[in-house]
Amino acid sequence: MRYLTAGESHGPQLTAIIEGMPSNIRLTAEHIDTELRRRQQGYGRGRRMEIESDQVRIVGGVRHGKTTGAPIALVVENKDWNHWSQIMGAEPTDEPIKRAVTRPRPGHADLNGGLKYKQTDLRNILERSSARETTIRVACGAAARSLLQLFGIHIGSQVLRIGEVSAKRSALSVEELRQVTEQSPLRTADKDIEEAMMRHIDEVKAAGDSVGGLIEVIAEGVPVGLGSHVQWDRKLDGKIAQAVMSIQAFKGCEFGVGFDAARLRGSKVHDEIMHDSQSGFSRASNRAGGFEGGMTTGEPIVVRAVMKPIPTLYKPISSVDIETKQPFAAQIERSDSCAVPAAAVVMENVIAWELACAFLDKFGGDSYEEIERNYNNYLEQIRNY
Ligand code: EPS
Repeated sequence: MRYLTAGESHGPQLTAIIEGMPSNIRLTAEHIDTELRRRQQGYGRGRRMEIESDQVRIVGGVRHGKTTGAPIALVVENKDWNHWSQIMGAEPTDEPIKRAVTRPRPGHADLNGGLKYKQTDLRNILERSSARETTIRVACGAAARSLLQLFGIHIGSQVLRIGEVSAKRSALSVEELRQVTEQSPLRTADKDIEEAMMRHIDEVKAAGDSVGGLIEVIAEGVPVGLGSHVQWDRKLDGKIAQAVMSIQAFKGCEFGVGFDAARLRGSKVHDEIMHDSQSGFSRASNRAGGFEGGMTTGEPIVVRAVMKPIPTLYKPISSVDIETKQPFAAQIERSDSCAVPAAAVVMENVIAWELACAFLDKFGGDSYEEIERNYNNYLEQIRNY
């Protein structure tokens, strides 16, 4: 399965085509919209989220609530387009270009993109590098989730840190975790720390600054043996890391004990193997975060990732105008001061996509029924091993 997206932050719409989704999977706009709504929430978002109320239109590949096996086409309109149609229109124009950007923001794609694509208006870079694009990636991930849910695979997340304020990690099941985090404006399971996190975001914002954080995603119900050790580009933890690192502003990713493995002894890092005739093989712990040898172990997948502070700042930090070559201190642009809770939803959904792809690689078939047969056969093979 694969997908491509197109569309600019202030263009008319975001578009995606998903190719390879099997037939007879229940998929509705309502299901996708639930994920889109989750992504729009969270403390620290800016005024743009007051303009948008993201809703998907399914314009191909789904009939009466079920996939047909044809490519699925998705559209999410940008409401803000009404204010930008002259500036962002596709038609040639003789009018002077309004809101051209010649002042690259440190930490954004602006300067590198301008140099690489030979653009004198950096808007041509920032419009596409904007995290607005995560909207349509979440829509694709939501479609992948419809497939995963049929096989009992569920995904949740928790925010573990906002800047200087860290939360206690919850070990709840995905279902219980979701009940708690869906009520939290920070998407954290640690109620006691919410106030401090919000105060921190307010302080940082008042100082013209921005703040990042740490997010954990957990996937439960994943069978043993997705991904493979036999070839570098079939290792599923590697693919998930790539997907996570491709989210705007994400800077690092770890599984299970992760970076702590650098300091811990082997006996404190690896998971002991057990067996009983009723439930077969199992592990005494899940320090590996659900992966060994690039394959799933059958334990929950636990991935953590770091989001850097959003680089659009009110506080002056130095840059150089690409036209005048003169230094200037950061220009004022509308922005979010913290998008970590929203990014947790994006992370869940890009991981959902990778899991669905790996699931189809392993149990591939053209219809839900064919995949289900393959899956059940495999489960029997595992039981009889
Ligand atoms: C973003 C800047 C802001 C964010 C945007 C990402 O948009 P604007 O420039 O229109 O104020 O709100 O995020 C979204 C629109 C979204 O849907 O998440 C940026 O520069 O990356």
